[in-house]
Amino acid sequence: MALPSQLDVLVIGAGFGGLCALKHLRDEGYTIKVIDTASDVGGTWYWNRYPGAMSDSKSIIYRFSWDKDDLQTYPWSDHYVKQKEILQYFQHVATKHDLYKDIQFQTELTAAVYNADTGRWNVSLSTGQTIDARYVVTALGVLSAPNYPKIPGLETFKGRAVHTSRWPADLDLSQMRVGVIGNGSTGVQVITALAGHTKSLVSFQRHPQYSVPSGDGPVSSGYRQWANDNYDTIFTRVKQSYVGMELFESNRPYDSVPPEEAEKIFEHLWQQGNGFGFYFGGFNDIGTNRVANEHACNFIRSKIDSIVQDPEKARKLKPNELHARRPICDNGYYYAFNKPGVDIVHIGETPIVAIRENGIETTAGFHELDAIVFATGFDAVDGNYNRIRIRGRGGKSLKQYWDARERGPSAYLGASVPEFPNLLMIGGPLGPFGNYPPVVETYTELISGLLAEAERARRLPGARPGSEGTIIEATKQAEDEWTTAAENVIDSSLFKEANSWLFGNNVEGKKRAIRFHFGGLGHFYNTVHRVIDEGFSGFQPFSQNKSTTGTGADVKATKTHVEDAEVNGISNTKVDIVA
Ligand code: NA7
Repeated sequence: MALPSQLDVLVIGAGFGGLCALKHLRDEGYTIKVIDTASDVGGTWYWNRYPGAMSDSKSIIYRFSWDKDDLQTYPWSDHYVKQKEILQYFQHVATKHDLYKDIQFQTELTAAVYNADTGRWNVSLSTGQTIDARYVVTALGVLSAPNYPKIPGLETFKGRAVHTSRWPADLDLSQMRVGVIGNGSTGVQVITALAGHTKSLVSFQRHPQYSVPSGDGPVSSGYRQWANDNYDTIFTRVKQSYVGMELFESNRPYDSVPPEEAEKIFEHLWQQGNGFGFYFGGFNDIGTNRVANEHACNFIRSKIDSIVQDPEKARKLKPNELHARRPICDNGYYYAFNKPGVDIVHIGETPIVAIRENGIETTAGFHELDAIVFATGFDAVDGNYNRIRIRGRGGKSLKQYWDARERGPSAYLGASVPEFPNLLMIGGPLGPFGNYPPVVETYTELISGLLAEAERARRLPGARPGSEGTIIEATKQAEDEWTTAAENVIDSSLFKEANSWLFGNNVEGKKRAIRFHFGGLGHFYNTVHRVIDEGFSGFQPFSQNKSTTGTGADVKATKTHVEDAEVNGISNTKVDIVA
């Protein structure tokens, strides 16, 4: 597919966000194309092919809500979807909705420069092509730039060294001595899947994790029928919930029940499964009440003691800190350490000195290895943006803009940055934290509404290209207020006491600042709809004389209005977005 040199919309990324934007904006009549560095759709799920890769959002809601037919008929067998199935789902959606014809793969955005005279973006691609697009929508995903730790001697290792997000199809670890560095959500999954299937396995763990069982298993036909009968209610509930995962979220404060009752509640949640279910399903204040948090920690510590047979391994696996990181779940993580040949090194106690050509040396000794798996996470959120040169007003890069900002990277609603007009982010810094499909659907509604409004304003009599009132740009005040709101949420939370990718400080040299607005998906959804209803409050005002404002659902009405206006001789601007 040759990309046209002029577009209404260029979307970067063919994961959940990119496909959702493509489907809806194309239906609304825009000329739109998507590029992706991968060779197929899937985003995160294209890249993360490591053994055990699975979503911990339930299968029932890890999909688009707008294809009602798919909701009824698309097959899913377990409570959680595995990487291969998710990729197949993406391919199915792209084929069914004829999206492939508008996606160019193996193509990277190398630079995007805003032209204030035209209000458009000049985009350069790795293929050598250049594109002039009015709007650039970045659907980069929050976790796509791999983080390789800076460990001395890393480059000297002569065995296989792989990052979990770049898993080679031909990799057979069955006869190898394997070391895994990292035990976040990914590390826990890969360790659980590999244990017992390699010659030996050593987990090099810097901080132990609180993990609970996933509760995965086949779904019954009755459950499927219930989901099919209730999908509208389910998605309405999901979009009004905190994490968007169709898990019960409790309103009960921890102090409202005696400790023995709380213990029974934790046991019930443990049996039921899911890290978020455990964190939010029993009480509403595990993340804010230190006593409640400590009880949850003790509960999981006692589970580790009861599962792990070797007391020294159990000791290493038990965290001492608060449970204040992304909740995770597993399909037998702690049990994995009872398998022969599976060991753990607590590099928080005995740090890695260096990687040598045949293994890893810690202060406690040397581990000979044939392969090292880096489950060391991502340069998350802004890390994806910092890799590409995006220059807004006055040639300032996004990185320069964010670096100069005391309070860290930001975007109003996680979508729009002052000085970067007509650049719309899906899941930019300070976006919501939650199940991604409903998150991206909400972003798509926002973007669709903003584009409709900008197109209307741009066609008003006397409007000049790129002039105020015709472009989409968050105000600095809105950006600051949104940042303050995000900071306030985290200030009242225990999460601020832990270091993790949620704050950016999993990567050496990165500024510690909150990367998400933890107000919850319901808050985000309602805020976006309020912003739309208010005529896009927080954005530079659009020129008026409008007959209509609203979401993309109204764009066709807007176009009709413009066409009517033309017929009446009010404007002679050609409506170039009508397909
Ligand atoms: P995470 O959650 O960032 O976990 C990365 C892991 O790698 C974590 O255990 C880190 O230890 C460890 N790490 C990172 N750098 C080092 C160095 N230099 N030395 C030793 N260990 C290191 O990434 P994941 O991929 O697991 O999960 C990211 C998200 O993807 C997840 O939350 C899901 O939403 C999907 P640390 O704990 O920092 O001491």
